[in-house]
Amino acid sequence: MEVASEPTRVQSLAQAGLSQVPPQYIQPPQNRPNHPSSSSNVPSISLFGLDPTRRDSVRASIAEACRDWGAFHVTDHGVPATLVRDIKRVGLTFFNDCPVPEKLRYACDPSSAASEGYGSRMLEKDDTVLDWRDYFDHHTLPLTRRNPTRWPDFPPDYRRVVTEYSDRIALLARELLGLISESLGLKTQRLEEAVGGFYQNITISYYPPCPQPELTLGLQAHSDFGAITLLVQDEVGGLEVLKDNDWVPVKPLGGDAVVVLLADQTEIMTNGQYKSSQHRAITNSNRPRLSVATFHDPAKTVKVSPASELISQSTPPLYREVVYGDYVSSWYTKGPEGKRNIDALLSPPFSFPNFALTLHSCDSRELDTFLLHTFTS
Ligand SMILES: O=C(O)CCC(=O)C(=O)O
Repeated sequence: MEVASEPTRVQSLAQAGLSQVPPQYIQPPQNRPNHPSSSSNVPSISLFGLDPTRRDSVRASIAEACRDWGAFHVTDHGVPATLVRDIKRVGLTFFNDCPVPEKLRYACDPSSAASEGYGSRMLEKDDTVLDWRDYFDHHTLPLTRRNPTRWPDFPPDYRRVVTEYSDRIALLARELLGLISESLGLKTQRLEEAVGGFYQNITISYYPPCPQPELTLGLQAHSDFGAITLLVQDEVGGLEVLKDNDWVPVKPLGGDAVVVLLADQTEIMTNGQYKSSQHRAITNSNRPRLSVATFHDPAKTVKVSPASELISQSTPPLYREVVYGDYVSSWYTKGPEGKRNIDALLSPPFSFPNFALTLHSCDSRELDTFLLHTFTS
């Protein structure tokens, strides 16, 4: 178990020149990345600078990507490529050039989930296999949570770049939720209104070279628990998404490309029409890798449920309403284990005690009425 004041940093392990990874980083065989890589690619969608005359075709592409993948690249989306480059540059400079003791000035509180700062382990459980990753988590929105003095000041433009990136990427998240709403026939603001004011965190992940990448994961398989995650990665690559039970590498596109990952609350709000993306990061033995994931979440007090416009007699609600804060607590205490947390919210339509009795004797209209009553009461 780690001692709160002396957390192990993966970068320190890597710099120690180990030839084998310590046992607590070794994944069980079924989770290891020892499979041939799939050759398919996540869809890539240009937003054409949000040109209104292209909106219909962009919306159609987004509908297809959300339905088939839950993950896709967007380009020409309004966040300048220079800013995307800068956020990676400042992150890499901090991790590569700042000595570990200096980084530890920003250490997050290891006893509190999702605390801001420099850290290495994400979950509260002691028995989890550890990720081969260090990270810096920034609390960026709402503005009441944003305090750049808690972020590194090296390189000197670090705080300015993170601030600007936070604002610009939140605008993109809003645009995407608008397009996703429209793609389901909902009014543009529908999903954004259901989420409420964004709680946004920016996590810069640094994956040092690993002596045994075949035994480890940079980040274990999970779906994100919020609404929508926008991720940029460097040219090294290592992000993989699960598609039809195959892990598909997300090849870095460079430029302004941003990976969109639908998260669990979007799966709930869309009543499962769009699924959250299960993803993970693999390591390599040659080069450090960096990614910047920006999470857009509801406030902890927000109640999330399937949008009523998407519920009908033929499409009953698949998920129970959840208070977002409860969902997050469960994620941090139990661990993601793929999508176990969202699976726990699935409505159990066939487990009602009187259902079997009702089913054998009713006609289809009665059955519809029964389902409607059961799922909306
Ligand atoms: O590094 C990556 O590509 C994945 C990062 C990620 O999934 C996360 O921070 O939740």
